[in-house]
Amino acid sequence: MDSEEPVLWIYPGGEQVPSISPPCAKVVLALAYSGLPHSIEKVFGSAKRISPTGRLPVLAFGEERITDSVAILDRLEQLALPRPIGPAEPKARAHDRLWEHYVNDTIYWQGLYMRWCVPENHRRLMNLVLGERLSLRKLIGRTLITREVLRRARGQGIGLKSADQVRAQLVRSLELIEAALPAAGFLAGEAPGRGDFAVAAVTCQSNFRGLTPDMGEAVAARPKIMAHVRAVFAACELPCPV
Ligand SMILES: N[C@@H](CCC(=O)N[C@@H](CS)C(=O)NCC(=O)O)C(=O)O
Repeated sequence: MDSEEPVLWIYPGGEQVPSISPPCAKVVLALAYSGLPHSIEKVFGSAKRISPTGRLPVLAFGEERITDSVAILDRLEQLALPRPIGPAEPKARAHDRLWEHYVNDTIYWQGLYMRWCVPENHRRLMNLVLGERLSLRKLIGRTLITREVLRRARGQGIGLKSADQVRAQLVRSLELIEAALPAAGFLAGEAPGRGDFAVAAVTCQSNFRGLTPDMGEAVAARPKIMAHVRAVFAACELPCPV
C-alpha cells in the first residue's frame, strides 16, 4: 500500500494560497516539505463522493482514505519520508503538536468566524464562491451552507460571540504566536513542524481575495508572523502568497 503514490484531495485556493481551507493548506505544506511524491486533486463543490465524512482534506493511498488533517499527518509520519515533518525529540514533538491543535481548535475557528459570521465578509465570500448573479438553486445552496456553518460555529461556542470579541481573541492568538516564535527558526525547532504548517496555512490566507480585511490587517501588522509564513513557504519550496 505504502508504495503507491498518495493522492491528496483538497478544496482549491488561488493566488498562491494552496487551498481556501486551512486544514487542506496545512497538509499541502507538510507534503511539499516532506518531499514524498504525491499528487493533488481539487474538489469543486461537495466532497461527499470523495470523503467518508464529507469533509476535506482526504488523503488516498489506493483504497485507503484518511480524513482529517491531523490523522493524515499522523499517517504520513509512519512512512519513510525523504524529510520528516516534525521534530524527533519527544518534548519538542509534544510542543509541535500543541501548536497544531491550538490552530485547529482556536485560530481555525476565528478565521471561520471572520469569513462566515461577519456580515460584510460573508457577503464577499458568497459573491466569490457563487458569483454575483444568483439562480434559485444557488440561493438555496447558499442559505443551506450558511445555516450549517453558523450552526457549527454556535455549537463550538465562537458563533455566540460578537465580532469585536472574536477580533480581540484573534489578536491575542497572533500575539501568542509572536511571543513563541524564536528570533531564528520555527515554533518547535530549527525545521518547520506541524504547528508551523498549521499557523502558515491560516495566516497565508488572512485576507484571501480581500474577503476578510479585518483579519488581513491583524496579520499584516505583525512582521514576525509575516516573516514566519514566508519562511515556512520557503522551506516547502512553494511560492508564498504574502
Ligand atoms: N478537523 C478537520 C476539519 C476538516 C473540515 O472541517 N474541513 C472543511 C473545510 S475547512 C470542510 O470540508 N467543510 C465542508 C463540509 O463540512 O461540508 C481537519 O483538520 O481536517
